[in-house]
Amino acid sequence: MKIKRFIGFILTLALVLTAFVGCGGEQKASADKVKWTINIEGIKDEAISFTNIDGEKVGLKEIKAIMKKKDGSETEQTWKGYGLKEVLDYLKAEEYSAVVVEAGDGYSKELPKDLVMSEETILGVIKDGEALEDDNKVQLVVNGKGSNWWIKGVAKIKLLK
Ligand SMILES: Nc1nc2c(c(=O)[nH]1)N[C@H]1C(S)=C(S)[C@@H](COP(=O)(O)O)O[C@H]1N2
Ligand SMILES: [Mo]
Repeated sequence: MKIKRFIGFILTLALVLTAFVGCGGEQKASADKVKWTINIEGIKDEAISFTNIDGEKVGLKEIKAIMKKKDGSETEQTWKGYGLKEVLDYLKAEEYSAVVVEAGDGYSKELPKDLVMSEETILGVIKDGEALEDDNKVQLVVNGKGSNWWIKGVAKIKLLK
């Protein structure tokens, strides 16, 4: 009887300890989970990965942005994201004349320096309070520009000399 109790006690202890260790591991994993990656070329010899975890260090900013549609109408959206210039500064980008922003589907646009420098050009992740999902987790938000500039699913940013 006593030995059975002892074995029971040891098993319970083992279970509780495993549960503790398991939970701790899971929490850490979810806090550090990579949800999206943007490859940045033209700063260092090798491409730099900029992820949502790096984004946390840059910090979200909120802007109201107007998108011009093809029919000439305009829509205002509230966006949260990472300032493009702030991201490039964070990565210590120095000399560049323009940047090419490219999506996962290959769609791309070359942004002249004034658009890159604008406080209202951001890598948007939350649109009108809703986090972006699936193939479009990061969208280029360029206040005042036509919808063709609003690149969905940003995957790569190339700095041009
Ligand atoms: N990745 C990606 N983003 C893109 C495009 C595209 O083909 N691929 N098309 C652009 C153009 S030309 C337009 S008009 C809008 C269309 O956005 P909508 O599908 O929400 O209407 O997305 C822009 N962003
Ligand atoms: Mo378009």
